[in-house]
Amino acid sequence: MGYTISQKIIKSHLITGDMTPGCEIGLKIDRTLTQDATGTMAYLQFEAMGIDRVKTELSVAYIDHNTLQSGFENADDHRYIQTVAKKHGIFFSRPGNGICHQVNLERFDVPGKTLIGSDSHTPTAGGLGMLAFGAGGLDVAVAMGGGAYYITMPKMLGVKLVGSLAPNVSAKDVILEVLRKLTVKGGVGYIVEYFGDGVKSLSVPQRATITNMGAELGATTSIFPADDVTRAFLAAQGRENDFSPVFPDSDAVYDKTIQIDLSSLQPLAACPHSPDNVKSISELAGMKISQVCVGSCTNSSLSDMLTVAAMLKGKTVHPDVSLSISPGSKQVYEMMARCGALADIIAAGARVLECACGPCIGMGFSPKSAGISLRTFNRNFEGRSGTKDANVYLVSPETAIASALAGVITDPTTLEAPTINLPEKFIINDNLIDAPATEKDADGVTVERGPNIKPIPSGSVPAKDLSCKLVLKVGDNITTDHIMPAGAKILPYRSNVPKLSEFCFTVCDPGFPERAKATGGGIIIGGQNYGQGSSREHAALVPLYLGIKCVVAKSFARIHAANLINFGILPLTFENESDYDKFTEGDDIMIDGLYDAVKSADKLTLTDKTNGAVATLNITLTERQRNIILAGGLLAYTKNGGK
Ligand code: MIC
Ligand code: SF4
Repeated sequence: MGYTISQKIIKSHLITGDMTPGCEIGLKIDRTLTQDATGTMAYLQFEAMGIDRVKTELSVAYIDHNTLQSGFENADDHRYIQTVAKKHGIFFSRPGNGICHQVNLERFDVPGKTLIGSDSHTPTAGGLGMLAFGAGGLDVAVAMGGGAYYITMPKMLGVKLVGSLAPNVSAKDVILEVLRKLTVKGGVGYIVEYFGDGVKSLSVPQRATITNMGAELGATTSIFPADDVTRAFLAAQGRENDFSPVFPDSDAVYDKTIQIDLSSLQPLAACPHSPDNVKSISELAGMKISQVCVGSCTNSSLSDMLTVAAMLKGKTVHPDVSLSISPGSKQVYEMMARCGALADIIAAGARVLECACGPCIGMGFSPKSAGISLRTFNRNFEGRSGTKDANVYLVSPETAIASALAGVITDPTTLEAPTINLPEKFIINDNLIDAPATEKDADGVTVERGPNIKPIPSGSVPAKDLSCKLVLKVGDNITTDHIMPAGAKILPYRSNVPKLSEFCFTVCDPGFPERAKATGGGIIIGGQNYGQGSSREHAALVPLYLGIKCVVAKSFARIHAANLINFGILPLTFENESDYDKFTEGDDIMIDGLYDAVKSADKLTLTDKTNGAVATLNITLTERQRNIILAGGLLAYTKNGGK
């Protein structure tokens, strides 16, 4: 039986474990990336490990999320990351150089290699045939120190692409169609691999749009083959030497396959408040809008920007619409400027922002009250835009601009498609990527820490018996944006857990932080897919700080479950999902024999002392994960010599 692309890359990077789906495997990681909103934690943890220099073949630290700098906090974090990177052998992408995933695609991603990044959209690199995973900062710190990256061996989900896209139908519509078919839980436990004749009709940036939003499927990662299209992209980036072909074997077996006929796709939108709430644009056409945003790591490539410019050329943005454009990287921005596309965008009345995450993570450009905002981004969770009652629709750049001009949602296939000529060579100027100090000079580099950088809370060994409050009960599909919201007011405190704790879960329940403090923490009960979305480990660290010992849910999202374990919070699932209904927030809870159960049992009993209800819970941890929890978290485990 032949291998899929991912199975081949896993096989060549396997350090421990066997490749049977469901088993834990440890992978050698070739490259890492961090961004600034998760990076400070990753580097504080790397420093705590006491390793002088990164052991990866390449590690890059980006500044792209916290660039609003409305106080000293972010600038201090940037300086910390810049100096810590310089000292420990990490390349530093300065603010202004662009969004991590876009820059990594242009300059650093390599087919056939492995990458982890402290950001859930790291699988963007799969567009180039790289096996790339989003991970918690601590996992990235361990990988930088030469340690393996552990995942559960995924199953393979093949997406067969046939045909080619019609004019003004976009890569975004492909992934929205996959989300419509599979939902935000459909990718859980799978790597999504794209194959079939339709693949060759898609450019690398188009493929990257698709693998980027594989994160929204809950998939472990997504990947495309590396073919002649990949080679041409790398050659245009002056990196043809990085190319090697990556294909599945002809007899590769997928556990599940779906087919998408690109030729029959129509423009789509993900409606509020979930990326899988997909409808066709023709159904939504005519709806009045007040804002349009183009950019983010999913749709900010040069081809996206040239499409936008061509559609805007000679026209004016509708008077009731505010249009923002954030190019994905300095390379994209400079090339738009030099070819005149930027001038067409400015002349049409767009508000051009710096090349960074910007509105995607609520850093400015929040919509008006109850406003309808069309965004080319990848997440439309409630409140993420910064306006709680805004309605965000995720669309392609083509739909975004057709609508920005008309003032109402407009099907771009009713307009003439622009002709885009991509350059044979991109402008290559890595002057905003600083090389680290040599080993010899590293001693002389002083790491600068501003006052906003507070110590990281550490986990504790599980209690023999746990007796506490059920401090919070939430429903299905809770995102890490619910647990630890971001946005302009909160992101500046990513290095300051005590301050962040004031915002924990406030989207769902403004009283939660105070209540958790008053009760000394306790347990949280959640529904399906608890912790989907971002990789931010703050969604584990802050509950840890507030005294949360266990989270009991119907099911967990992969990265969040790993983050909970890394910080010594026990993730447990209901044996019978209907037991979820037996428990009420505020009840007194008891778990007898907790410590011993973590050591060796597969089940334990949750007792509600208030109403007498009981439920059996599953402990689905590997030996290694049990030892991490028993040590009080991954940092303590690693320091004690655990691998
Ligand atoms: C996001 O898109 O939610 C983020 C901000 O990029 C996060 C990381 C973070 O919270 O810092 C992600 O996707 O992992
Ligand atoms: Fe940045 Fe948005 Fe991409 Fe997250 S999803 S990395 S916030 S652009």
